[in-house]
Parts: sequence; structure tokens; C-alpha cells
Amino acid sequence: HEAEAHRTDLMTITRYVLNEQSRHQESRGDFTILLSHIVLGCKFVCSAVNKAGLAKLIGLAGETNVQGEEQKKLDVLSNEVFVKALISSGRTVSLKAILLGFVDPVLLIQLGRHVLIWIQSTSQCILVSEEDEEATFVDPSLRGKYCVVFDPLDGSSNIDCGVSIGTIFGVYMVKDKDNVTLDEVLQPGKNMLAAGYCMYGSSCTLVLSTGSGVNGFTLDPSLGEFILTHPDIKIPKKGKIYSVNEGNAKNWDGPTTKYVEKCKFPKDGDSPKSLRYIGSMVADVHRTLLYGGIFLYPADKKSPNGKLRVLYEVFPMSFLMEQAGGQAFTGKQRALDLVPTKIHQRSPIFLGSYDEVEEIKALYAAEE
Ligand code: AHM
Ligand code: MG
Repeated sequence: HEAEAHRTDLMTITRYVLNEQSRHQESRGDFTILLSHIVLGCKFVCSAVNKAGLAKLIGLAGETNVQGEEQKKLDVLSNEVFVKALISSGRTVSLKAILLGFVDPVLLIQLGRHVLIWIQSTSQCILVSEEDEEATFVDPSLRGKYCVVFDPLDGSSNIDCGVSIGTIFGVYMVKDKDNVTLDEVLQPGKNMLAAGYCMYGSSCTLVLSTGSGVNGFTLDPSLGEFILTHPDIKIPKKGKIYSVNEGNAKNWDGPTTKYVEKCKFPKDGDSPKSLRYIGSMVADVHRTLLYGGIFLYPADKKSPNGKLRVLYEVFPMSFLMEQAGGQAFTGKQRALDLVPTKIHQRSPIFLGSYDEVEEIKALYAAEE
């Protein structure tokens, strides 16, 4: 009987978040509305990714963003979908908001693929994109409550060959609604209210934390709903897998070199670790979360700050790791304590099982 009850009592992501919200008396459902629009974006991107080969969506769109990177068509499409889904999540999204100028849909399409910082409620407040050096501010009368940082389609090098890619997002609460500055999004990661990612892999999986643990939901394509399949994810305390682009080893610093050497040639009688590296942060982090281990994108001589972006790659993943019982370290400090000074700032990152990150921390401490 229980098995049957299980099959018919579906915990969708919306139901899950509504349940969580109902525990907070002050909640007016704004977060649920916001999340349901992020979820809609994920479903759309999932469907587009699945059809990419067929629909000839793959390939260069011929545009270059401000950081000089080429944009892929799927990236452009994903960004556009998220922008529109987020805008429409405001319950009073009005023509007025659209007439403000920067929310012109045509302009938004060109905003490109990495980050959009956006504040929800009456609609939006700050908008920042990897495509634009400057952030745009919205009329005070339209200011809302939330601020979303996201990478609509991460893992661009994996798009053309059909390897897993994903969307990463983080949500902040605006501190002072009446005095909004860029500082709203230059907050340390520990201030995030929620973070998550959606992986477009052999199945479409959305992993979310609203600050009380981590849960995984899998898209049931026949229902079009994300169903709770991985309740209360806890990362194993120790792991047997390390994940890093070893092609950069020539330029690594001492602690990273020592750690990876130890993974391969352990001296304490342990077995060597396995290496897995997909090159899609979402997929590499997802495996790390479920199987344990460590994911590294360290600094190197060529990229002293590593590659990954603090706001929309490092912070959301670090938030999830800590919520699952793991750790995230930059080489200098707890990742979530970092206070970014620039919206597209990069940081080295070491995240994963508690014990593995402890080892990295000890190696950096010994260096000082
Ligand atoms: P992207 O934002 O241009 O897609 O780059 C981010 C990706 C991450 O998903 C992944 O962890 C990393 O780049 C891989 O980089 P590399 O190819 O240098 O190993
Ligand atoms: Mg990215």
C-alpha cells in the first residue's frame, strides 16, 4: 500500500517550496512565484537542449560578448528565455516596466549569456549582464525584493558534442529597497537566500537549497513537472574522486600541485583517487555532491583568479555544498565569506567533501 501511496503522492518542486514557505508567517508567496519562473526557464532550456541537434540550434550566433567570448545560439536562446520568464514572474509586470527602456525585450536578447541580475516583485531593479560593463538601475517606484544572479547555460565548450550542461542560479534579498545600489549584488555568498542548478544530462535534474538542506528534483517529461527524487542530499564526508583540468598543472601553485599529487600517489596507505572531469561545472559538481570527492578550479600562473565567476558560478555551488555538509574554499578563505567587488569577478575554488577540503585548507595554511 505504501508503495502505491508513494507513486500517487507526487512532491513537485512547487509543492515542496510552498510547504517550506508556509512555515514562514511573513511569506507572501513571492519566492514561490519567482522560483516557478526559474523552473519554467529550466524546462524550456531542457527542451531546447534536447532538440538542439534536430533543430540546428547549435552553432555560433556570430555575436561576441564584452568579455570577447563567442556566443553560441543555445546560450543566446537560454538567456532570452530566462530574462522573459523572470520579467513575467512579477505579479504586476506592467507595460510601464517595459517602457523603462532597458527591459526592452530586444535589448534583453542581446544581453548575452552569463549573468543577469534582476530584482523581482513589481518587476526589476538592477540588471547586470556579462555583456554590459555597467549595471542599469530601475526607477525606485518599480523596485522589488529579490535579486537573481544566474548563468543561463554553463559549460559552453560541451554544447556542440551533446555533453551535459546546466543553468546555475542564486537569489538574494534586497537590503534596502529604497536605496538600491550595486552593493545589493556585491554581497558575500553567505547572504544568499537560495541557490540551485539545473543539469541537462541523461535526465533533467534540478538541485535546490533554500537554506535548510539540499533537495534534488527530476523532470518527469510526461508530466512536465520536477518531482522530488533526491530528498535531503548529504555529500559523503570523504570522497574517492578528484575533478580538475589537469592540463593546467604546469602553472599551478604549490598547494594545488601537492594535493593532486597526493590524490595519485597517496603516501598514507590509502588507495589513489579516481579522476573525473567533464568540463561542465554543473555536471562535475552534481557528481561530487552525490558521490563525494572534490572539484577544483584553482588559480594558476596564467589565471591568478582561476576561471570561474564568483557571483553566478562559485557562490551558488558553494552554498549548495555547505548546505549538503561539505565545504567550499577559495585558497584563502571560506568561499561564502568572500565579498565581491566586481560583478564579473573570478575566484579560485575548491569544493566538495568535508575531509577533502580540509586537506586543501591545511596545504594552503602550511604555505603561509
Ligand atoms: P563557461 O561559463 O564559458 O561555460 O565556462 C565555465 C565552465 C565550467 O562549466 C567548467 O567548470 C569550466 O568552464 C571548465 O573550464 P576548462 O575548460 O578550462 O577546464
Ligand atoms: Mg559559465
